[in-house]
Order: sequence, then C-alpha cells, then structure tokens
Amino acid sequence: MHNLEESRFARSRRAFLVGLVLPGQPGYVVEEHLDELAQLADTAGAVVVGRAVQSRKAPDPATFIGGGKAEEIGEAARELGADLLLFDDDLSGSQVKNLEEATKLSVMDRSALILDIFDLRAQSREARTQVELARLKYMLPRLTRQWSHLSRQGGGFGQRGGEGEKQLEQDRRVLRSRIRRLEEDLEKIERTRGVQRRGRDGVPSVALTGYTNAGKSTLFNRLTSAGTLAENRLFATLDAKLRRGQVDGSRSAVFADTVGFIRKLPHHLVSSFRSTLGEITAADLVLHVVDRSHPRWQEQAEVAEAVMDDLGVDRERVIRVFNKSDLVPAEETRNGDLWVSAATGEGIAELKAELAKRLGLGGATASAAFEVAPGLC
Ligand SMILES: Nc1nc2c(ncn2[C@@H]2O[C@H](COP(=O)(O)OP(=O)(O)OP(=O)(O)O)[C@@H](O)[C@H]2O)c(=O)[nH]1
Ligand SMILES: [Mg+2]
Repeated sequence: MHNLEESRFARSRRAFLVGLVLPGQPGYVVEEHLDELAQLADTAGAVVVGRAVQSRKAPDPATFIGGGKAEEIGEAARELGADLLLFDDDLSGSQVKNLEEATKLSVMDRSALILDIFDLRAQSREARTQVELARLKYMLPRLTRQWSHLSRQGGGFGQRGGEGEKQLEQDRRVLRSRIRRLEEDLEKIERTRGVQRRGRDGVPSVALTGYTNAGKSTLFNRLTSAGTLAENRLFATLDAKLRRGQVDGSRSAVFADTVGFIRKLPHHLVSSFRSTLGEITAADLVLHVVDRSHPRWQEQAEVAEAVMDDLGVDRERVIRVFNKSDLVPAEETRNGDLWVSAATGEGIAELKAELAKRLGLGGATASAAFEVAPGLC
C-alpha cells in the first residue's frame, strides 16, 4: 500500500499549477483559487514553479483541459523543471492516467493534495485513523485497471487481460476490508469522545470553527491562554483541542479548537473527521471565525457555513466573529458586527461579553454550572 501513497506525495516536488475557467466565471476568481492552491502546495512541502489557466466550455472527460492543451502545459512545465502538475479541481482516475501520459509528469488533484497535507499533519491516533480512512475512500473509485498503483506494487502493473482484472478486484477487496476496520476503530474512538463529553455535562461549551488560517487557534489561545500551535500555514490544527477559559470574572466555559475548512474539502474528509467535528455539533455555542482581511472572506465564510449545515449545526447557535481587524481599515470595523484581533487582543473583551450573554451566564445562580469537569486541562 505504501507505494501508492508515496507516488501521491507532493513534498519536495516542483509543482506547476493548473486551473480551468468555465463560462461565466471571472478569470480573477480562478487566479485567486490558484493562489490558494499555491498555499496548499507550499503547506504540503512542494515548490511552485509556475501556473497556467485554460478556458473551456466544459471539462474534457478524457483529459479535463483537452489533449492539445495538456501537451502544451506539460512542455511549459517541464521547461520550468516541474515534476508535478497540480490541478485545482478533482480528476477521475482515468483523467489522471491520460494527463500523466500526455504531459510525462506526475499529476495530482486538489483532493489528493489536501489529503496529503492532512497526512503530514495528523498526529493523534484519532486524526491518523480519520485521514487514512478518507484516503482509502478517495482511492477506491479511482483504482482502474490501467491506473492501479496497488497492482504496480504487487508487480501486477502492465499485466494483460484477466490477470489485471483479477489483481484489480483483489486490490479493491483489500481496500474495502481496511476501510471497514478503520470505521470500526473510529466508532470506538467516537464512543469514548461521547462519554468524555457527557462528563462535562452542565459546563457550557464553545467550539471555534471556520476556514483554514482564519485565526481559530490564535483566538483559542487568547480565550484560554493555551499554547496551541498557530501558524501561517493551512491546516495547522487537525485535532480538536479542548481547554477551559474564563468568560467573565470568575466564570468559564470549555473551548474547542477544531480543524479548519476549505473550498472543495474532499467530502470523505468531512465524513471521516466526524468524531473530531463532533465537538462543533455538540457545542452550546459555535464561534465562526472569519479572516475579514482576506480578499475572498465572503466565499470562505460561505464554505464554512455550508460545512456547518452539512454537519447539522443549528444556525441559531452560531456567532460570526470577524478576525484580523488590525489588518482592516478602522472605518470598516465600525459597523455593529463583532470584530476582534486575536493577534493584538482588540475586541476580545466585547467578544467575551457576547459569549457570556449568549450562554446565559448573566445571573449568579448559574455559577454552579461553571464547575469544570475533572480531567480537563
Ligand atoms: N494580523 C493578524 N494575524 C492573525 C490574527 N489572528 C491570527 N493571525 C495569523 O493568522 C495565521 C493563522 O492563524 P491560526 O490561528 O493558526 O489559524 P487557524 O484558523 O487555527 O488555522 P488552521 O488550524 O490552519 O485551520 C497565523 O499566522 C496567525 O498569526 C489577527 O487577528 N491579526
Ligand atoms: Mg488552527
């Protein structure tokens, strides 16, 4: 199995980015999407050497961008010393195969790149199990007779006729049984999380969520004085982190820092990360952190809201907070929205007051609820 995974890694590769513009889509949006893809590539450890955008009426079923264009891009990319083509959209197994043939380069799609990053970042057993499950589910429909890396590993690549089919069927069976085993492991982990959560019954909980790099961990640190890794990289946080923080005076809540979302997040990742994301669905309040200084903050906020809807988060429980106010002209920040700068601490007191209000922490009689369950740091 490892061969397959190694062949999909972006680390230390020289990557050339490819985007597709469809009718009605402004070119600058695709460029901004490629900027994000470049950030993803960087996070995955690749060096970006160039990019190209192709306009078409519709994706080409065989090669996504069209055969002629593929050859052209392959040549341009090879001239720049690229050894990997990164596509901003999802490709089928046969598209990858055809593109690799036409360009003589390795080809990876956006989902594979995101899975690669998650794989790099996952540390806990829970996160590793979730990432592996998502990866196997991604691979399963993409195993084709021509493009079966498992077969290649087993020495079966290039086999003819029935041999290849048999090998492919065997590969699929191996994947399916590994998927089942991982799902069972995750169910156990999820049950444990449920038990732990019940142990905190009566303690108000606030989950931080939002687009990747919005500043969730930085805000979490502000709210809880925790030393969680915050960095200018996508998906710095994969494990949900729990910690208590003061909301007002003597009273506290349990805060959860969670994995960030991104445009076109592979849906297998969302379903595989169900146990981690459970912190969001189970929380009394959800703080939706938006990097308001980002040129595409609206799209990012919509992406996060769509994932929350998918997870079944009740919108009533969501508070939207605009972060990075220090990077936004002051006049824009006086509009009645909740503005904070997790970096400078500006607006944090107002945010806490809003949290206290929404959690109903107004009266002294409620103070019994703020005894935090043992076992929480
Ligand atoms: N200027 C400024 N930078 C901020 C602010 N909040 C966070 N940052 C920076 O934004 C980057 C991302 O912050 P994180 O807290 O890691 O973001 P995150 O949402 O946890 O990201 P992931 O875990 O990767 O999804 C870091 O470089 C932070 O220093 C802010 O209020 N102002
Ligand atoms: Mg984080």
